[in-house]
Amino acid sequence: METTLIILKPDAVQRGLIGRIISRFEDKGLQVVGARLMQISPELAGRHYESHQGKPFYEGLVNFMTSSPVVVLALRGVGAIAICRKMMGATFGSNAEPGTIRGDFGVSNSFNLIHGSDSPEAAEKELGLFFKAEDILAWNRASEGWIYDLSGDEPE
Ligand code: IDP
Ligand code: MG
Repeated sequence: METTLIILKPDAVQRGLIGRIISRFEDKGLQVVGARLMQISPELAGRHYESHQGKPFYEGLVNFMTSSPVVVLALRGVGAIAICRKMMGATFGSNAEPGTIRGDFGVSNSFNLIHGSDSPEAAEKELGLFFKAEDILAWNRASEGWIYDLSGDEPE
């Protein structure tokens, strides 16, 4: 089981897409184990996007991410990190595939609706930036045994 950090960016919140985007993840079978509406500070945006510092789009990215509230989610599932990245689609809305979140809901290359951790290391770091440990809840989902085959050692 993996937990990944998803951010519904300011454009997704302003455009009233919170429910539709979260529904896609719920429909897929990912479990919401953390959720929070918040305003990102420039300092937090800087820590989150540390690896992009110095790139030409960095300043605009920080301005965008701090311009209006975001919804931050912790999503859990087998292979959750890769599954969420696939569901998000390519970085630029202009070439993200139809059927993906970025492909279906946007055209912009910078206002691209959603962030998702891209590796287990990134997920651990990013979950730590946006959630206190006690705000990620390992709750028992009644439907779990129909979402995964639980008859073996690992959910399948
Ligand atoms: P990702 O969000 O698909 O992981 P990254 O390359 O990690 O893409 O870039 C982080 C974010 O920075 C993107 O989601 C997008 O908002 C922004 N970004 C990346 N490249 C560009 C660019 O060339 N122009 C404008 N914004 C960009
Ligand atoms: Mg990235």
